[in-house]
Amino acid sequence: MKVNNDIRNIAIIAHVDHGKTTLVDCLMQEGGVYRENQQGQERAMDSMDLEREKGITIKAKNTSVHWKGKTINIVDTPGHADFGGEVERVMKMVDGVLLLVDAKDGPQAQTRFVLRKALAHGLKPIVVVNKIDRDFADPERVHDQVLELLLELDADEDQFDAPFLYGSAKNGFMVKNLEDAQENITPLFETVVENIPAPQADIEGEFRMLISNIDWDNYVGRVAVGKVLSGQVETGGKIFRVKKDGARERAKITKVFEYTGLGSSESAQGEAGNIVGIAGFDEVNIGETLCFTQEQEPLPFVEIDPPTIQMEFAVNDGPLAGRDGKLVTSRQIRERLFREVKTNVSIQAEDSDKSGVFNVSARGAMQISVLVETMRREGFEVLVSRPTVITREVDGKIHEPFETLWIELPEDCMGGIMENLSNRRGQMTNMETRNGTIFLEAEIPTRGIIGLEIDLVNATSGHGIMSHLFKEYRPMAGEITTRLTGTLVSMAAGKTTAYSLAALEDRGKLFVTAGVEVYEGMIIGENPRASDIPVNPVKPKQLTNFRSQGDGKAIQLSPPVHFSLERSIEYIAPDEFVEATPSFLRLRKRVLNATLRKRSERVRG
Ligand SMILES: Nc1nc2c(ncn2[C@@H]2O[C@H](COP(=O)(O)OP(=O)(O)OP(=O)(O)O)[C@@H](O)[C@H]2O)c(=O)[nH]1
Ligand SMILES: [Mg+2]
Repeated sequence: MKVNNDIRNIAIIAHVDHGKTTLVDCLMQEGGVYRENQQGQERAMDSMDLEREKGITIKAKNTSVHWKGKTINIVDTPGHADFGGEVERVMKMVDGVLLLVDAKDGPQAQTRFVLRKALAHGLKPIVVVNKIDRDFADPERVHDQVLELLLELDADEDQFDAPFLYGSAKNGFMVKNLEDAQENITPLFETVVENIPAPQADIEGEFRMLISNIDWDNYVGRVAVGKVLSGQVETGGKIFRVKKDGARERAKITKVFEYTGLGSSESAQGEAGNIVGIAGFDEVNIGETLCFTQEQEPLPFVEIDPPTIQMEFAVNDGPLAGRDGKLVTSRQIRERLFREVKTNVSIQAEDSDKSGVFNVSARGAMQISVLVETMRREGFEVLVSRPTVITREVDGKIHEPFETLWIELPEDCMGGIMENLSNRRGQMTNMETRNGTIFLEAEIPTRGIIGLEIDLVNATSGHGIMSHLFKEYRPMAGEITTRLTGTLVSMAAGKTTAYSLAALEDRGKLFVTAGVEVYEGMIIGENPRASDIPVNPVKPKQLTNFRSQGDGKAIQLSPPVHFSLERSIEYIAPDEFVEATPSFLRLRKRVLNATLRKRSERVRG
C-alpha cells in the first residue's frame, strides 16, 4: 500500500481547561498560519459565540498547520464531560492524540475518559504536561500519575512508551526535558512528526471516507468532513453516499475543502490520508460513508456512549407565550430538535406520548443548556423540564446510571458536603488531604449529581470543584431528595410592585425585582421550607386619604437571586418548568392554575 508520509492527523484531548485550545494557538502561530509579527487571537479555535462567552470549547473543530513540508491536521476537542461525544466522534479521523495534563492538577475525570477512548481506538498518545509555569506545578508527580493511569487503562506496550513533553501553551514553549531551554514549540512538532504514524490510507485505492463532522458553507450548504481513507476526490466527480442502513444516493461533488488556519479553502482534490470537507449531498450525516463504488458497505462508525439523562422540551403554553420569540410552534421545535440530532451525535430526540412535548436525551445539564441557549438565540421559545436519569431493566429489576465523582474542597467546608453526599446516596471511596485541600472520591447515582454543583458552590463559597464520569448501571439506590426548599408561587398576573415584594422578602429569597411581568403559577421566589406558598407580588399600594409618615421614601429591595439557564434546569422540581425565550428565563409550575394544581397533586397522591 502506498501511503502519504507528508501528513499527520492528531486530536488534542484533555480534561476541561487544561489548555487544549491555547495549545492550538501556539501550533498555528509557529505553523505559519499568521504572517510574521502578526499576533493571532487568543483561543482562536473557540469561534462560536457561546464558546467565547463561556470560555470553554463546545464543538470539536479541525484545522491544519504546516511544518517542514508536513501537513499536520489538528482536531481541537472539548474537555467538559457533557461534550464527550465530540471527542468520541473524531477518534476515527486521527492517527494519534496529544494528551494534555495540567502540571498542577494532574489527571482528572475527563483525562481518564478521553484517554480510555483514544487507547481503545489503538491511538498512540503523546503526553504534554502543560502549565508548568503555574505556582505549585509539579510536572514530575504528574508524569508518574499519567504513567499510572496508562497502566490502569491497559495501554499496550507502544502506548505506554508515550513520549512526554513539558511546557506552557500560554507562554508558547514545550521542552523534552525539564532542564532544557524554554524557547518555542519546535520540540512538540518534532515529537509529533517522529511518533505519530502517517495515515494508513492507500493513495492508489478507490475513494472512501467516513464522515466525522458536518460543516456548513454559505454557498454550497452542508459539508461532510472526514479523513479520506483511500483514493482521492475532485470537484465535479461523482460519488455515492451510503447511509447507516445501507441505502445509497449518488451525487456530484460541488466542492472539496481543506481546513487551514481559521477557515477552509477550496482545494483541487482531496487525497488519501488528508482531512477534507466534501459538498454535494444536501442530507448527509455524521457516521455515513462516502465512496466511489456502489458496492461499498457502510464503514463502521465509533460506538458512542449512550446518553444518561433525559428531559422534556415542550411548547410554551404560558400566558406570555409568543410575546418574545418568533419560533414557538410544536412543528418548529420538533424540526429544530431533529435537525440537532443529525449533527450532534450524543443527543437524541423523540416524540413523547403528549402532543407538543419531546423527550431529549443527553449527557448532562450543560449540554442541554447549550442547546436551549442556541435555540433562544435563534428566536425560539420553549419549556424545559428537570432532567431525569435514563433507567434500564436488567433481569426484571430497574437499574440506574452511577458515576464516579471527584470533589476538591477546602478542609473547613467538609462537614456540610459529607451530609449532602450521603443524602444523595453517594458512597465515599477515597479521601486525601494535600495543603489544606481535601480530595474526595465517591460513587453516586447520576440522579444524585443533578444540582450537586449548586450545593457545592454554596457550601464552599465557590472554592469547591467537582467532576464526574459515568461508571455503570446498578440497581436503583432508593429515594433522593435533592431540593429541600419549596417555592413562592404567584397567584396573580400583572407587574410586580416594590410594595408587595417588600412584604414578601421575609418569606424567602426572591427571584424577581419590581416592575417585572408575572403570571399565575410563575415561581417568583424560594420558600425555605419544602412547600409552595401562593403569594401576590402585584398588589398596588393601597390609596388612603391621609399621607402616612413613610410616604415618599423609596422602598429598598434586596437584589433578586439570578439563576443561569443551566442552574435553573437543575434547580426546578419535577412539577416545574423553565420557560426559555430569547430575552427571558422564567421558572413556573407545570400546572399554572392553583386549583387545578391542587387537584393534580391529589390525583398523583
Ligand atoms: N498558567 C497557564 N495558563 C494556561 C496555560 N495554557 C492555558 N492556560 C489558561 O487556561 C485556561 C483554559 O485554557 P483553554 O485553552 O481554553 O483550555 P481548554 O483545554 O481548551 O478548555 P476546554 O476546551 O473548555 O476543555 C485559559 O485561561 C488559558 O489562558 C499555561 O500554559 N499556563
Ligand atoms: Mg478548548
